[in-house]
Amino acid sequence: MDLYFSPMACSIATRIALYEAGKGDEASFHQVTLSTKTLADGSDFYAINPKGQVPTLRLDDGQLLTEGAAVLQYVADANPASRLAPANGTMERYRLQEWLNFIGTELHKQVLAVIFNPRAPKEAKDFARDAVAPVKFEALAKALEGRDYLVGDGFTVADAYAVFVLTLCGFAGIDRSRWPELDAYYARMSARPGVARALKDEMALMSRN
Ligand SMILES: N[C@@H](CCC(=O)N[C@@H](CS)C(=O)NCC(=O)O)C(=O)O
Repeated sequence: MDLYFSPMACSIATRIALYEAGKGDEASFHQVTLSTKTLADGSDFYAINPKGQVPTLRLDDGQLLTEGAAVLQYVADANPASRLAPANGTMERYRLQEWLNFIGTELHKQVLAVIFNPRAPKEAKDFARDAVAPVKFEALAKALEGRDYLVGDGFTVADAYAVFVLTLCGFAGIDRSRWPELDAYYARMSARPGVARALKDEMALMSRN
């Protein structure tokens, strides 16, 4: 499996899933510079994924899979022993998809993607940070009251995606500590060896950029 990623982008959730599944050393990681849509050798990333986005996964049979929610569930289902997703067809699986969608469309795209978009006007960034983020992160915090994980009683790929948005809060001017549940959840998640390794690996790549 080949993962096209950018350091500390949403593709880190897939790296976390691979590490949590014990597949970190089997997968190949290809760094994409999103500002130029190029790979490390200067080649055109659009030639691989016309969407120009990460995560992009090249499966062992050569097929390409894109969209974080699909990529994460693929990694989970390819490694069933790691229990990174509830079984297909169960209510818990729909809960997982509910969270992947909420994190992807609300927290990631409506908040973080706007704040980090260099071309977004300041008004849009302020609105995302000051008006949208509080409501959306409050919903996440409420859901975590009395729970250790977003879905069921174990770590899933929804938690991996949540780690991405909660990590990026710190760089987006969103004060996570106003939601103690989120702070405590983040501390628990980032203490997991797979999560800690992914964060460390990608932070190291960031500092080299
Ligand atoms: N719809 C995609 C969005 C992924 C996405 O926004 N990736 C960002 C990095 S966090 C990206 O590649 N941005 C570059 C771009 O959109 O051109 C998904 O859910 O995976």
